[in-house]
Amino acid sequence: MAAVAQAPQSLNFELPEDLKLLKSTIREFVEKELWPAAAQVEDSDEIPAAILDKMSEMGLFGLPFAEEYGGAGMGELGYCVALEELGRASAAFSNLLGAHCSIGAMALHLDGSKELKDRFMPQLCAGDKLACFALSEPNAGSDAANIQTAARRDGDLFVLNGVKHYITSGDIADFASVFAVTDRSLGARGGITAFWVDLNAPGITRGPNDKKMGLSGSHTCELIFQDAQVPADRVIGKIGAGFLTAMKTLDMGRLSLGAGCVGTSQLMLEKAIAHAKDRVQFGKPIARQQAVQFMLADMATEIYAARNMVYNGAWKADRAERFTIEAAMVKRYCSDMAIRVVDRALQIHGGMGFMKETGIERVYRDARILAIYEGTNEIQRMIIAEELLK
Ligand code: COS
Repeated sequence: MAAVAQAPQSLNFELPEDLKLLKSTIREFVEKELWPAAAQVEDSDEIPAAILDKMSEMGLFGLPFAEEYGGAGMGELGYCVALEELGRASAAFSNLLGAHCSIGAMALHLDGSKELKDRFMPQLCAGDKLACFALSEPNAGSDAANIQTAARRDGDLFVLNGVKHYITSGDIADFASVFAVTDRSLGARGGITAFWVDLNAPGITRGPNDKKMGLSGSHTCELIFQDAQVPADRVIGKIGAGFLTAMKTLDMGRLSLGAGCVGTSQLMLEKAIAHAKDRVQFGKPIARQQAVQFMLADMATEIYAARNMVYNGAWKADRAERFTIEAAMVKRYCSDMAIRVVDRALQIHGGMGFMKETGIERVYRDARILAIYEGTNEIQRMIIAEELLK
């Protein structure tokens, strides 16, 4: 008889122990404090200060960042695991964290000088100061290279003029990574520069908070720059390299957005299963109806695919490989998936799903933006195709 072949080296899909611990800690925090606060956040349109303090205490604002700058050193995978769990809470929390970690402070962490990072990252990681990301403008959303905000050099300063809009956390952030044109003739390739801007400096005003379809507790507003002076040593990276910084940062943002989608969808699946087992119609639980079973099966299958995409993308990001195509695929797939999953969860709940008390209608409204922000899903398809055809 032939000898049994040695098992080939297998891939290890298990999370390391520290990330398992992180996951369970955040799950507990969400279940005990964040999910119960959802209705209050929705009604007051504010995150309670005590919860913000707890998030800081837990080190959430520094999760993905290097320990040398005061971060938790959890990398992109650890950050995605955390955001997956936070996706089970009101979207206000993951938006706040996302605006800060995924993109606002991330631009500085990715491309800022050591001096800038030494100076600002510790306070950002501690949650003492909040960051946001200011790229979008009224006439430059998908076409990000077309921004009009201008930065004119004046000795040791840059003078910024222009308007950024739909800036998440723009009302409360202390700092922003701001993208502005320094040489219009060069466009995206050399003409845009990233700045680390103190939003409390003279010449900067914040518009009123936008009235939105959902995402109560997470605010967006305009940031208006009128001869705002930014010291030249606050340039993030090289002058003219800002568009690249923006795109690399958005790769991170798109990946971690997918992680939140997975968590939200998982919660919706669990709620749908519980309801389907409990709700009796035609003399048996609706979970025994094939129409409901097929919805549950599709939800679970898509979540499984999405989670694996996110983890794989994060693994690649942590290896410092370019993951633009993965980030775009994750963002496109996971956001559409979450919208489908919450829609089915609501359908399974029937009329009850439409009522405020289940919290599902809130998740349904909050989910719609997922296919739009951080680059629309049409832009993600363009990026994927562009990468494929290179
Ligand atoms: N990593 C590294 N380099 C990148 C990159 C990335 N993720 N994305 C683009 N680049 C480079 C390109 O390779 C190109 O350089 P080369 O010509 O030297 O190769 C340069 O940056 C310009 O890129 P591109 O030609 O793709 O620019 P476009 O003007 O066509 O715009 C899109 C690209 C549409 C992808 C960009 O404008 C975009 O992401 N738009 C959506 C913006 C968005 O997500 N907004 C959300 C709000 S902010 S939260």
